[in-house]
Amino acid sequence: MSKRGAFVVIEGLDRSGKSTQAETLIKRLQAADIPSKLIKFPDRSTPIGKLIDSYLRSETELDDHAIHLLFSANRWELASSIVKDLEAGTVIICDRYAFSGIAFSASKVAPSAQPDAPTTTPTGSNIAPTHKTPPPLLPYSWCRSPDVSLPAPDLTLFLDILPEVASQRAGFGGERYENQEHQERVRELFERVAEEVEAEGIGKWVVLNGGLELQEVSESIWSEVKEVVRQGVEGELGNVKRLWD
Ligand code: T5A
Ligand code: NA
Repeated sequence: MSKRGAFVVIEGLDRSGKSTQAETLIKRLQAADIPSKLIKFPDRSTPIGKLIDSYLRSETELDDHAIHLLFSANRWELASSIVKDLEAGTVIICDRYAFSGIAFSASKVAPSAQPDAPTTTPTGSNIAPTHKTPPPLLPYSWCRSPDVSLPAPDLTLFLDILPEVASQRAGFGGERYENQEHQERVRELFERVAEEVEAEGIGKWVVLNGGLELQEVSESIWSEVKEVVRQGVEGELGNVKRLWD
């Protein structure tokens, strides 16, 4: 079996510590002389990434379908270079990937669909809040489809954190989607994504407690990454797989 680099994705809610951990991890790989590269999505530096950045800062409005496709296109821009690097033996650390794409888009609901708002009957009497999840704006399967055939990660590390803990961290609330209600729906959607990843055998999905001290999180990440890097070096990973194929 041919040797190659491992493809590692770090996922989680906003402010769960992904970028902090990705930076620590890449330094550790480089200190160990393991060829490695850090990438992140959205990659805000490309022309498509600039449109995404402007949308996230609420400087522009875009149709929900259109922005979803742009997030996916932003990944496709790098897809062939990811495969090339992996085949050349480079470990790829990727800060968010297609799983964020599905979880964040499929959790969108119409702004008027407030789950807990009391509704009023035509006669004027109030109906008690139903606590029912409002219907999604974009169907789950539709959200998944543009990412079909992207290179599949060998390992996904999901930094799990409660939305109320994440919302206390620096910088929360500055961008679109950074509100607790949306993050709670995103967390549920990630659970569905994780089940599908496991059912379809798309690499390994590991849930780590992102609420722990920085160093504790780094150590649990390192023990998972060390093993998948070894598998790549020893030719145990096989060819790069494709998402949802
Ligand atoms: N999105 C993304 C989509 O809708 N579709 C897609 O396809 C994709 C790819 C921007 C938004 O885009 C959405 C999801 C997002 O809403 P982004 O650019 O990745 O995505 O967002 P960023 O703002 O860069 O990052 P996050 O908000 O997700 O934060 P991180 O990277 O998870 O957290 P980090 O490392 O910056 O840490 C946040 C703060 O917490 C502290 C850090 O020091 C920092 O202050 N911290 C900790 N504090 C205590 N204990 C720990 N263990 C800590 N770890 C970090
Ligand atoms: Na980040």
